[in-house]
Amino acid sequence: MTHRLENAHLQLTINTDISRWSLVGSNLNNPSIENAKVEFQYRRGRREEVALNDWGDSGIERVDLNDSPHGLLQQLQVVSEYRKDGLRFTLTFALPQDYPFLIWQLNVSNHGRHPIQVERLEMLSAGFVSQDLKKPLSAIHLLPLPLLKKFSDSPVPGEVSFFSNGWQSWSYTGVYRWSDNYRYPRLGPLRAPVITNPGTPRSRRKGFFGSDMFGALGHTSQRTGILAGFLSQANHFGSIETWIGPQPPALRMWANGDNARLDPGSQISTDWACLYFFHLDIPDALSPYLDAVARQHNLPDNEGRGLHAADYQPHDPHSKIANHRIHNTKISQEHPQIPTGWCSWYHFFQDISADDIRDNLAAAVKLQPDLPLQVLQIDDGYESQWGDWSTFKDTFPEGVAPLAKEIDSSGFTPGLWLAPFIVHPKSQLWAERKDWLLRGQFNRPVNAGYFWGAFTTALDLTNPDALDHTAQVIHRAAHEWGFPYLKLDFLYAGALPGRRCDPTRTRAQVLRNALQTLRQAAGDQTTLLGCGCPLGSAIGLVDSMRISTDIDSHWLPVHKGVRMRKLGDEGMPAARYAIHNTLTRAPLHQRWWINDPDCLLLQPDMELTLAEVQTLATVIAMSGGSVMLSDHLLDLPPERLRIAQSLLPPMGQRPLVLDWFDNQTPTRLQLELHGSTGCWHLLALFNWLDETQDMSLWLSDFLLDTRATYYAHEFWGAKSYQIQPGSARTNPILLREIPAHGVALLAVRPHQPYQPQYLGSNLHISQGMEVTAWEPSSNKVQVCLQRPGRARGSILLGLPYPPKQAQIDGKPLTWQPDGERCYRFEVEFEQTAEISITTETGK
Ligand code: 9PG
Repeated sequence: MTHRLENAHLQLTINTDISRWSLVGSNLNNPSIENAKVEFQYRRGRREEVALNDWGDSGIERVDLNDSPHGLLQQLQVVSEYRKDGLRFTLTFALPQDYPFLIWQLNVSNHGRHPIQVERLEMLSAGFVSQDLKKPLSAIHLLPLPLLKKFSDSPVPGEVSFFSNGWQSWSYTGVYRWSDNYRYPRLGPLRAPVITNPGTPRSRRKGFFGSDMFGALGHTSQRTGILAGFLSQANHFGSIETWIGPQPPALRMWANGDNARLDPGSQISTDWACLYFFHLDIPDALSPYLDAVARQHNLPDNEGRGLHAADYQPHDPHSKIANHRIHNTKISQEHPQIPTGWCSWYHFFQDISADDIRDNLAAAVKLQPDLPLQVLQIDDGYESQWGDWSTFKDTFPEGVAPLAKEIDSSGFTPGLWLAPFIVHPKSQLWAERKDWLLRGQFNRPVNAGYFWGAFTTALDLTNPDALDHTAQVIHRAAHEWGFPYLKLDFLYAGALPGRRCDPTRTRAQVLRNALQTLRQAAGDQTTLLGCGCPLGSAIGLVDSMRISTDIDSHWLPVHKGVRMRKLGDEGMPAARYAIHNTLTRAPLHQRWWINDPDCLLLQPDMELTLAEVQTLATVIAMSGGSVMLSDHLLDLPPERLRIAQSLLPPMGQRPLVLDWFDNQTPTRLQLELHGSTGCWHLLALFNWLDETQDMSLWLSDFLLDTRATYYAHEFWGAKSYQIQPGSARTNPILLREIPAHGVALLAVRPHQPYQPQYLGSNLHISQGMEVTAWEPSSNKVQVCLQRPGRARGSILLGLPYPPKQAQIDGKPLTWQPDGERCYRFEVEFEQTAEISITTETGK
């Protein structure tokens, strides 16, 4: 028997005779999935079992649902039994009326007399070669069906790529081609527990790739894609596996059961799986999925709202975040504010003292008028050991509570780093609370990774006392010591595999529950930053999330002076890798949380070149995420401080990553901005080569109307370009000598030669948000500018006739011609400026 569900986008067919499901798009150009398999893998004692591959005499029911987070759902439910062990399966397929995806979920209840251990709930498997030739063939067709008939379905090697999402904040995320090596930590037990999910396979075989929570397959010449992912990670961690190569691809996705026990009378459900077809050239192609995940967590649909001129208020040095919106405005509210601040880690590392914090606080106070930061965050190094969060190193003789007071009374939001789930072998906690530790093989505490010369371990968060302890740690920091901003790190440790007090819980349930407990302990008014965290577990529970590995003063990983090219992995601290993930995970920003791209490093005497620093600044700014500094503030020379200044306030908005599927590290970012001067485009083009190159910027590679004339101004080099209509397609803008790892950052505006126009500046990286009023008339222009503190720089105006006279706050202002009908005005002002320019008049 076949049963159908259909909406405007998709048609699902369930075939109970062969126990398979198929999905085609209503548009003939879509990919399709043929005869996908579902399977339940478990153990009873030593016996390994596979069930649900035969739906036999299942019942099928049509049950529609009105009030899902995704609106009206048409649902088909397959109810099937596995008599041998008394298991009952309910497989629910749903097509929302308003969204282009299929979601489906599996529920298993144990009606037998024995507990079972759940290994894997496979939601989809198609395209893998079956040993059993009697089984119907399953397939993933990236080629649209009409083409399939014409050509063979076999892609040329290299035509199918896979976008893989890494396990936690630091794990590599990006596109793989067939010929690529799957990135895995090469230092085995030192790194693997940190960077990878043990449920997601890491095959060394060519063409096999894995992904956590979601992944996307795409045909690079047909431009078709398939997204597969889970809408939450509340019950199970989801894994995706694919094979790509010279034959049609294969795809598998499952919920990891973690061998959690399912007792008689109990049941479990998977998180919803989600799948849809898309066109690779649709900007923001992951949005149907990413937004659905946000809805599933009751987060508002966020349009990637960014900075508007009205937000651009000069900073009041006495207002802390507490009086500011970030603090009263949690991410679940309408306008989350983007954190800015200073973090102690990347200058001091663990070698830090209370006086170092005070010095930088004093520096931040001094700089505040010019560099209005919000948070002053104490990172790792104050506590006596990981695990001992209420005793302190000698360098913090009075602990951190007095510092919170000082930071607070200086007008900043006190921030503190904590790693509540990880335990150091030398900690008192390890010695005294052995029963709280998560146990693995031979009853030894599990390995949570090797850091600073020791193998660490983790707490068993199903032990009520251990969990309660972590809640106390957070409560104390937030409410007794006075830190309304907490960076919670090494959170993956809570989800390591091991034997727990409660063996019925999956790792995903344990971590989600523990994070909920921490959120409760912190209260709604505390800003939480997740770090080292499996992404799906923290959605809706943290305000911001690190989405990259640590920044570093080196481009590629260096450990104790030794370059780690061979031994390193992409989760190691390195500027290149931090930037990479900030780009590949940019679409999560303002959907699941505020992205934290890690700190902007600026000091001139590090290994990063100026071009690399400009790239880092561009990526952080255009990501729309938090803007944190971490250098010794007193040491920063003015020209480096100016870079930081130009990033404040943060733009906030989510950029489009245009080549997310076509380049391993994306090279093209686009932001659509609007303010007093109208609408403009901010485009970034990166040079990831290790050498200087001339680069061509084709407007047709960005989302711009190529029939218009444009004016473009490059931020870092202050160079201007004019683009004639049509030339955007035929002649690119030639950007000469972009240094190795450098960037061109262009504000692009439609050119209106007969009207006064604001064309750019070096005051703010947006090149326009600094303008609060713009009033052009026939022979006069009035401009109001607003910048924190003392601002010095230039603005570039297009004027139909040359200026006759110009004033800034009533005083004379000088200008220089800069290209045809363009003039550069050097400005210097405190906080705000009113500029008025009279021009010659035309006859
Ligand atoms: C404090 C630091 C900082 C930093 C965090 C985290 O893979 N690793 O070896 C690895 C080590 C440290 C690390 C991340 C990865 O840093 O991201 O910002 O807070 O802890 O110890």
